Amino acid sequence: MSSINTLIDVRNGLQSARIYHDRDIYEQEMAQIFARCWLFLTHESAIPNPGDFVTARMGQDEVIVVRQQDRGIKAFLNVCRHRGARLCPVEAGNSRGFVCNYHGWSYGSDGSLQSVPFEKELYKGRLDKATHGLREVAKVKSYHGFVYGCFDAAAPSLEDYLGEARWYLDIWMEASGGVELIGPPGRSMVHCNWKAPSENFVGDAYHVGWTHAAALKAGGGMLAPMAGNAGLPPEGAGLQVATRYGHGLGILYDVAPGSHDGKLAADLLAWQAQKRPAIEKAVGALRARYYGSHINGSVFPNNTYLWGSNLFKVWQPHGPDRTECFTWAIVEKDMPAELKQRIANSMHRTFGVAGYWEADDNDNMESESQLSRGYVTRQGFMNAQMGIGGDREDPELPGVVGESAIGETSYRGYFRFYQEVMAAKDWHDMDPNDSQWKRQLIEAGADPTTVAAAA
Ligand code: UNU
Ligand code: FES
Ligand code: FE
Repeated sequence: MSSINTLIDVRNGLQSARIYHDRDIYEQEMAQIFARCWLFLTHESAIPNPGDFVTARMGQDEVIVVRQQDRGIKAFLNVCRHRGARLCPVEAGNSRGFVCNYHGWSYGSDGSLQSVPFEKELYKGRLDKATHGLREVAKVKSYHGFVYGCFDAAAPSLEDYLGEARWYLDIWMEASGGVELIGPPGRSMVHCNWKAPSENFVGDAYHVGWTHAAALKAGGGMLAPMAGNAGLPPEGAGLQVATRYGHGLGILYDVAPGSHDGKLAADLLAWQAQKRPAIEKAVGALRARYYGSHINGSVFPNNTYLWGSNLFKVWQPHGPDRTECFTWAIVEKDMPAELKQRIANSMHRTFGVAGYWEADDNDNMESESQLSRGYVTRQGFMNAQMGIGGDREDPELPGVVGESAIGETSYRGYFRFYQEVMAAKDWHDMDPNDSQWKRQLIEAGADPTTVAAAA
């Protein structure tokens, strides 16, 4: 198999087409990324009471996420310890425990194996129930209500993993007064590699005016001036950011009800105007401006959001060219119930299973992934060089920031870490204080002639 260092060229902003279809690389991703990184599971608001549970995916592993009696949250493989049948067949509910459909082994909400049919008669005291509880996810942690799980006990804490990205996430997750997700999530299968949408949301404001031209014209909304590439956001109209561990985001200032239209967009503007002064007081003018801005981003590896279009997604791999998309609406906790519902309806109309923005994107995600299988095509590279050489540190802003509103800084940050985590033996190999990663991004493309030649 090709070494990861020949697949990602950080200096020149290139990614091999092989990473979008290759089965061996995919298997390596399951081991190196999905078994080691923090993965989004659910929101606390979906499981408020003891016994509440949802099922979720962590790569190709399926898990049950359960609110415990002590109000903590645990997650377990949704797999019976007897013959491996699926334990919980439904997406959500409240229960004292789980009974396997195959032979009837039953488990408590804490994962312990509680009873086995005819245990005395058939196992004759030889089954050690204490060691046959459900396999537990090593770490489960909530960040402002967003619950993530991690299979690797040696991983950094969720707070450290999110790192500098928190400075930006906190604006909408905390300073807004708190947000919640409206579920159950929409679910759909896309015939693409899981990285195609994850990388798109990490840093692609470039495609919006073109891919979504018809949607922007039909729907209106504050992003509409970009329709058909009729207008480019002026210099200073936005910000691109890459942070440690592959996270990244892009901000388009002051266009927060991005994909919503008509009366809802107007009502949201009024809602924000009324809340902004308090947020400004709490976090200062610079960060308060992000509250009314459109923010796209991904938490590495596969968790995506559009604050301002109110969507929150995970892209769960089912194979190199099959990805299951889960879509929730993000709303502010203090919004009236009726406004929350209108936002959720509008979000699903645009970015849901059959959303008219979503369909635009899926076409690109699928063609980029499927075509990468071509024998000759796979020998080529994807180009994420826009703005390379212009990335820098900023005294006021955490992370590495790009030179303009539209560019591919966050793609480069995403794939720089992708390369690091794919090559790393374990988490000790990935120094949390490593200032190396910023230098690598900033120095990339220092020599424009090399970059052009590499492409
Ligand atoms: O879909 C996106 N990645 C996006 C949408 C980015 C910026 C604005 C709107
Ligand atoms: Fe970007 Fe073709 S123009 S993929
Ligand atoms: Fe899009």
